[in-house]
Amino acid sequence: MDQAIPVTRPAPAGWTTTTVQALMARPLLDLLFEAQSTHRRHFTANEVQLSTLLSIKTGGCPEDCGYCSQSARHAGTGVEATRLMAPAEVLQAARQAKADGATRFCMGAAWRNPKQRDMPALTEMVAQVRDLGLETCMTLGMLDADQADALKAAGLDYYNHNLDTAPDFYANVVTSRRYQDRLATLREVRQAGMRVCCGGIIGMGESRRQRAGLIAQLANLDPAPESVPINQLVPIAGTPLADTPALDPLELVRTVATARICMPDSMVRLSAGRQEMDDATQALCFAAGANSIFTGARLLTTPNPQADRDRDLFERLGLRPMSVPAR
Ligand code: SAM
Ligand code: DTB
Ligand code: SF4
Repeated sequence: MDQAIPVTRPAPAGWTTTTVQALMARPLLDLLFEAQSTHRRHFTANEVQLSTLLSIKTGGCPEDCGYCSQSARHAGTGVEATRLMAPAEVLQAARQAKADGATRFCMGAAWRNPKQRDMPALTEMVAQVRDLGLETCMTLGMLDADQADALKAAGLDYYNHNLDTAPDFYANVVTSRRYQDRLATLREVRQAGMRVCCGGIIGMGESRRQRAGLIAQLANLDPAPESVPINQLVPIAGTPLADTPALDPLELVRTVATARICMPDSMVRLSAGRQEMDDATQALCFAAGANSIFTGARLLTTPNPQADRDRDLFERLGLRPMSVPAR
């Protein structure tokens, strides 16, 4: 009986890796029960927010992120570098995403950071997509204060910038940019008044303690990110992480549940990796409090479940798409 009683939690800013790890290690059904109870106190049950991704500038990236198909340092991933798309083309893709039921449109670029010469096109894209009535999100790498202000002024609702993993595993994955650099960009995004989308990747060979370390970092951001993408590594041939052994799906479920409990007001997005996941694993992730997904046949460079598979899954689970929040 006592196991069904929620654990006493420290104040939002007080998570440590050890307290998060203890939560993550609870019997799975206790963890799921608490995560779903937390979810129902903060969100409408059975509703899932739909976001669609578009790669507005693909490949040729100078960074060395070990998981990424788009790094110029990993020869042989088969990804060809493109130029930044024209705003009109982006708008067309956003219209399609809206027609397919997405309420948020996320535009991603394979950059270390945007160049000044790109800013006029980027701000035009934001303004036009927003005019369609979609929420706007961009992920462009590191931002300085002026760039963050310009994107906010154009109407950007969210900026995605991930911490990716725990500080003590980070150097195994990325060396061209420091953890501190990521935190600095997140501060600029907040300072400019935008909402923060920040999460990470699991299944890169990190330990459970390191997954807990990532959640502690995210939950201790003050305030916590409004949106928390949990990506499962999509192993890509030609990258240093291509042969990483697959993660136990129940570790993904534990990570999602822990994120939900530690960040009760945040949207927790079951992000990359759904194509490789079976339906029962996805169902457990929703039970664990995931309430956002990417829809559309592609993520940035890798496949995502087709619309009919997601429609079928939603029907079988009794899930409904969330409507766009009022501005
Ligand atoms: N270049 C920008 C940056 O890294 O800040 C934005 C685009 S980047 C592709 C966005 C995020 O996608 C990364 O931070 C990482 O968390 C996720 N990602 C990239 N490749 C992935 C993969 N193979 N599997 C899972 N997640 C991945
Ligand atoms: C995030 O956390 N996941 C998305 C989004 N932010 C930009 C990207 C997933 C990329 C998966 C690998 C690919 O398609 O290249
Ligand atoms: Fe570049 Fe982003 Fe890929 Fe890293 S994750 S290599 S910064 S596109």
